[in-house]
Amino acid sequence: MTISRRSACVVDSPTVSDLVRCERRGPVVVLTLNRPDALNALDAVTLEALRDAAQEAAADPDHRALVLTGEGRAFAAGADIEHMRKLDASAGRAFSQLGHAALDALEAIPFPTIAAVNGYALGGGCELACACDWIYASTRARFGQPEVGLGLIPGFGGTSRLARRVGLAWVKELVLSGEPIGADEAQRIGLVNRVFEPDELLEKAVATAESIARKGPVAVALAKRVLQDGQDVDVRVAHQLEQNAFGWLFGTDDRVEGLDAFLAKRDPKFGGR
Ligand code: CO8
Repeated sequence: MTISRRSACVVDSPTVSDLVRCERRGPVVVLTLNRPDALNALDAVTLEALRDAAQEAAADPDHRALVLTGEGRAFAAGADIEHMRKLDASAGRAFSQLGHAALDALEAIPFPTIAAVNGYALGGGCELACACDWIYASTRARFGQPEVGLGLIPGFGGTSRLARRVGLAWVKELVLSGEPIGADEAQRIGLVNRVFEPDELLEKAVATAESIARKGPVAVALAKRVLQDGQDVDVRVAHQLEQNAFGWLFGTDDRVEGLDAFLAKRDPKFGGR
């Protein structure tokens, strides 16, 4: 076992870090927020560890998918309130920028990311889950943006990413009322893709990640890029992005292997080229 100061991953062996645990399961990397006594509240050091872990995961060419979860009874109960109590306006803005940097690093990972929300995902915790490609939740999960009850507003992307997930009316209700919702309601409004029993959640998320890892990695990465980039542009430009990416894939070995394997009725062996 390797011990690191913040976060690091070694193949098929769990690593322990102060705040973000990283475990490789073959091509799947599992990141676990590891401040259970504070319900995985996100202070500056934890956000830095998360940003570093996301960047390290993204840089490893053997990674094919990532699952993010929380240790204990929370995914993350938000930004650290004790930490925020000490901030003035300038430091508060810097803290928001750090949170955005960490979540942007997660969102920029070139392969699929799944948030496995095991418990509370409140405030910055809900925003963190929204920086993953999609969310699976345990029946015990609770989602919410309670910031207005603290005299604050969401500061880690809740006014943008969450709005894109659930639409303006629902994000307004969540942010302006500050009231949390359970897993079933979160699924009903499109925030959560699937709900599992607590003891099944992580394995279901990892199984999905492993299934993705067996697909053509270049195609998966490009599909993710086109889907994300397509959200920020006019629909005609989005169609062009898709056409360009589709055509580009015809020059890859993976495309030859995928089509040949289908025609030969065998499983494909993708080389990721
Ligand atoms: N920050 C710091 N510590 C926390 C947090 C938090 N967000 N949430 C829980 N904790 C700590 C508690 O203080 C407690 O510590 P201790 O044992 O030392 O007293 C421990 O975790 C356990 O919590 P509770 O005893 O409160 O557990 P309960 O089961 O009674 O309640 C709740 C669980 C309902 C989740 C409750 O802890 C709670 O309401 N937490 C706060 C939730 C919240 O308001 N989150 C939003 C925070 S604001 C935010 O996220 C803004 C994001 C953008 C920031 C932008 C920066 C500029």
